[in-house]
Amino acid sequence: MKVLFVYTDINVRGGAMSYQFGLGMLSAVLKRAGHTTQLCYMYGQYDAAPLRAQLAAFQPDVVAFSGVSPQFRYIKRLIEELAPLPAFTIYGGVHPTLDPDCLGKVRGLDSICVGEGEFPLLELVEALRDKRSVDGIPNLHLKKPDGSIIKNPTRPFHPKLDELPFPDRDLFDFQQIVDSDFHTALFMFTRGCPYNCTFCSNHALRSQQEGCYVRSRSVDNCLAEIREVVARYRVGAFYFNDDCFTANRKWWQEFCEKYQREFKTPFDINTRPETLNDDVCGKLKAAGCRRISIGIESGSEEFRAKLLGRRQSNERIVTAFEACRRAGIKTKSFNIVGFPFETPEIFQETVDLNARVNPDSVIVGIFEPYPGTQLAEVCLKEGWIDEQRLLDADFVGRTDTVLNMPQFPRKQIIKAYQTFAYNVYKSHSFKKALLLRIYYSDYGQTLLWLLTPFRSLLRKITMGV
Ligand code: B12
Ligand code: SF4
Repeated sequence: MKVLFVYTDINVRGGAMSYQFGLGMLSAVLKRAGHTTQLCYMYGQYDAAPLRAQLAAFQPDVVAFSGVSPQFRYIKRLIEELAPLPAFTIYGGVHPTLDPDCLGKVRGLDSICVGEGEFPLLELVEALRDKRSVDGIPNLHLKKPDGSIIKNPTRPFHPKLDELPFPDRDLFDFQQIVDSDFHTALFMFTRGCPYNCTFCSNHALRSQQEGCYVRSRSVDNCLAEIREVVARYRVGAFYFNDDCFTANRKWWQEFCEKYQREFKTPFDINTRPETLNDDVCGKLKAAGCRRISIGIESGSEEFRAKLLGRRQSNERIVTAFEACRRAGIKTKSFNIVGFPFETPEIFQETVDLNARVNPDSVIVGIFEPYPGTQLAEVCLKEGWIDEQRLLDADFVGRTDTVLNMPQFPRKQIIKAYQTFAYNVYKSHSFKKALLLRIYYSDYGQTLLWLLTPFRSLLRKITMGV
C-alpha cells in the first residue's frame, strides 16, 4: 500500500526546517511491513499546489496528515480545498489527540488517531489493503458516510521503545534539514516528560493512554542510532531534543560514559534547572555537551508555582546557570510572555531574572493555549480566547496573542515580546541587544533572509555557538 504523509510547517517564524520524529516512526513501521511511503513537506507560505501534484503523481491509498495545534487551520484548509481526496484520509499527532472533535470540523477528513500512531496506522493500512472493516481499530476515530463518528478506545503506550525501528530519516531530506540548522542533527531518545507544567501538553497527553508515559530507549539502542546517522549524513553537532535529558540520572550517566568513549561530536540538550549542579554539568561537559537549553518561562517565583505548576526558586535557577558557566557549557533560556493573569510587572521579573543569569541566548514566545492543557481551560473559563484572531490569515503563532486580557492588552504583550531580548542584554552587550531588537521587530524575518550569507556570524554574536 502507498501512504503519503503530509507535514505542515506553514508560517512558522525562525526559518529552520524541522524533522518530525512522529512521522519518521510511522514511516519506519510501515516500511518494515513492506509498504511504500512518501512525504509532502509543506514549508513556508500556504500553497495546496505541491500536494495536488504529489497526489496525482504518487496516487496514494492513504493520505496521513500531521501538524501541531497552530497548524490545524492550514490542515483543515488543505483537506477542504482538495476534497474529496482520492484516498483514505487520516490526521494524527498532538492536536487531534487532545482535540479529537476536530474530526467533525473538517469536511473530507475520514479519521483521526488519538495518541501513538505506529500500530493504529499499520492496522488501518492493512485493513484497507485486505478490504476489511476499519471500524474497530483502537486509537482511531472514524467518520461514517452519514456524518456519525465511531470513537474507539486507546491502546496502552508502547512499553518497549527498543522494539521499534529507528525513525525513517529518508522520509524527509534529512541532510538538508541538518544543513539548515547549522549542521545539527536532531534525536529523541525518550517519550514524555515527568513534570506537569500547566501550559505544556505533556500532562494532557499522559492521560490519553494507559501505561507508563515517560519511557527511555536503552543507551545501547540510542548509540546505535547515532552510529547510523553519522555513517549516512554529514553532521557537525547533535541536538538530543528530549523534553528533560537529565531527568533519569542512571540513564544519562550511562549515556555520557558510553558516548564519550566513541564520539567527539558536540551535543546540545534541554533540561530543568533543578537537575543541574557542578557535578552534573562537569559530567555532561566531559561527554561533549556544548549547550543546555533551560526553561525559565516566568521570572516570578510565585507566579511559576501558582499558575504554571513549576515549583523551583529563582536562586535554584541562578545556581543552575552558574554551574553551566563554570563547566564551560553555553546556555539558552526559554521564556513565555502573555500567560493568563500575567501583568507587565510580573513579566518584568522574567526580564530581570534573565538579565541576572545572562544566558548565552534567550528565546521568547507569546503564550498559546494548547487544547487539553490546564492553562487553556483557564483561558476558556475567563472567556479570553479570541477565536477569530486565530483564523486571521496574517496571524503567526508565538509572535501574537489570541488572548484579550484587560490587565495585559495585546499591544503591550507584543511590545514586551519584541523588546524582551534587548532588555535582557542591554546592560551586558549593546551590539547583541541591538541585533536581537531588530530580529524580534516586524522586519526581523526579512532582515534575517537578507543577511543569510552572514548567518553563522550573527549566530555567534547572538547565541554564542
Ligand atoms: C521534538 C519537538 C519539536 C521539534 C521537532 C518538530 C516536531 N513536530 O516533532 C522542533 C524543535 C522542531 C519543534 C518545533 C515546534 N514545536 Co514541538 N515538540 C517536540 C516534542 C518535545 C517532542 C515531539 C516528538 O518528537 N515526540 C516523539 C514522537 C514519536 O511522537 P509524536 O511526534 O507525538 O508522534 C506520535 C503521535 O503523536 C502520532 N502521530 C503524529 N503524527 C501523526 C500522524 C498520523 C497520520 C498518525 C496516525 C499518528 C501521528 O504517532 C506518532 C508516533 O507514535 C513535543 C513534546 C511532546 N512531549 O510531545 C513538542 C511539541 C509537539 N511541540 C509543540 C510546539 C507548539 C512546537 C512549535 C509550534 C513551537 C515553536 N517554536 O513555534 C514548533 C512547531 C513546528 C512544527 N511545525 O511542528 C507542542 C505542540 C502543542 C500542540 N498542542 O500543538 C508540543 C507538544 C510541546 C508543548 N509545548 O506542549 N518541536
Ligand atoms: S518540564 Fe518542559 S517539557 Fe516537561 S512538562 Fe514542563 S514545560 Fe513540558
